[in-house]
Amino acid sequence: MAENESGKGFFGRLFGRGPTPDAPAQQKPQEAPQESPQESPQETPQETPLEAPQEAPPATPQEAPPPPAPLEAPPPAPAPGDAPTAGAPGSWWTRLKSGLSRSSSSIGQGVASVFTKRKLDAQTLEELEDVLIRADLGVALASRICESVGKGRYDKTVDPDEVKAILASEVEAALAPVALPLTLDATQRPHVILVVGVNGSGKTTTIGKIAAKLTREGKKVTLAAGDTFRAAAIEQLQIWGGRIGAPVIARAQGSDAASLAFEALTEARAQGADVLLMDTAGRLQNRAELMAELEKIVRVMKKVDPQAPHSVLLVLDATVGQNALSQTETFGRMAGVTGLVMTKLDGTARGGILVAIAEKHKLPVHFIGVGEGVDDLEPFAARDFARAIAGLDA
Ligand SMILES: Nc1nc2c(ncn2[C@@H]2O[C@H](COP(=O)(O)OP(=O)(O)OP(=O)(O)O)[C@@H](O)[C@H]2O)c(=O)[nH]1
Ligand SMILES: [Mg+2]
Repeated sequence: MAENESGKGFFGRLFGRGPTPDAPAQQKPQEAPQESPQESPQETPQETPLEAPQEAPPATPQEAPPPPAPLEAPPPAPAPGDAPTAGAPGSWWTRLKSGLSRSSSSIGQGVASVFTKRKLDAQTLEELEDVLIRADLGVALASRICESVGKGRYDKTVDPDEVKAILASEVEAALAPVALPLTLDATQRPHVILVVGVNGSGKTTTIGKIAAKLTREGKKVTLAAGDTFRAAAIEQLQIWGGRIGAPVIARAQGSDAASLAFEALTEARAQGADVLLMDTAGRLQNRAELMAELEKIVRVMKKVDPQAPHSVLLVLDATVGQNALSQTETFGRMAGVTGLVMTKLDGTARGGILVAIAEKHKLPVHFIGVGEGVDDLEPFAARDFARAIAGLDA
């Protein structure tokens, strides 16, 4: 990955099977709890009561969530090593294409079945629109694509590849404005990245993958095990830390998450870390008390550094489909989400949901994940995604 010249920038893109709207965690790893934590963190982090999580959540905090931090730099040109070399086995492009193959083959088959041995008319366009909506691309984009396909082609036969090319170019246009790298502010030490999302969306794994990238770039990375509710969650992060060689700040299971956030930031700062990646327990966006806890974590960090967290990443599981829209809305409002990571694009035929989210929420998409491996997460690039989902070559 390239870093930009100011030393601030870094990566830019990435993305499987997920939870249903009602049970966002079926595909959770062994340890994953399906339920969110009940306790709420304490109010006064300076005293850092560590052991006992509190019973009742405080009243909904008054402070507004931090505004999304604007990203500073345009996407850096990918380093040669990072550029997806089309077709090379093991390259990101190959993994992306194969990761999005469920989506692209579903769209490809749909398009072929609409246009094979038929001329374009209102009926075929309507069927095409259905195919695109079923891929979760969103109604607005589906109708834009149909409009483009319809132009000058009435009563003519249409090559499905032409339709795919139009689809790719419309998807790329929709995604280009949100395909922004996650930039690090080098003046912030550490630059704090808070990672949030529903149960099982891929938060901890994504932290490990991002930390591995940063470490490879020479950054000094510290991890904070903010999911204090499950021993297995703490362990999971410790395993990642051990693998990467990054220190993990953890407290006993059941410790107060906001207190941990406070301490972790203080400690990471003392250690001179460049980046602090903070994990959080999964929580459903409709659980008000858990969302309030997230606000509290943010508030408490600000006591150490008023600008922290500098980035708040919402990790979305592509397989949840439309529910990802509501997750983005609620987490965005309550936790000041500054950017998105979409995981598990390899596990769904409806990867178009990313486009629908981009169109609706206009939040930067930093990474997508297409597998469980450490290299299955990459900075998000609109063109690559668009061509892969359309089933075209790089
Ligand atoms: N196929 C696929 N699996 C993924 C991807 N990202 C994460 N996973 C898997 O999804 C499961 C859940 O990942 P975690 O990182 O534990 O999710 P989490 O959000 O931390 O879960 P909680 O802490 O319980 O809320 C694990 O089995 C991961 O390996 C991806 O891009 N593709
Ligand atoms: Mg986790």
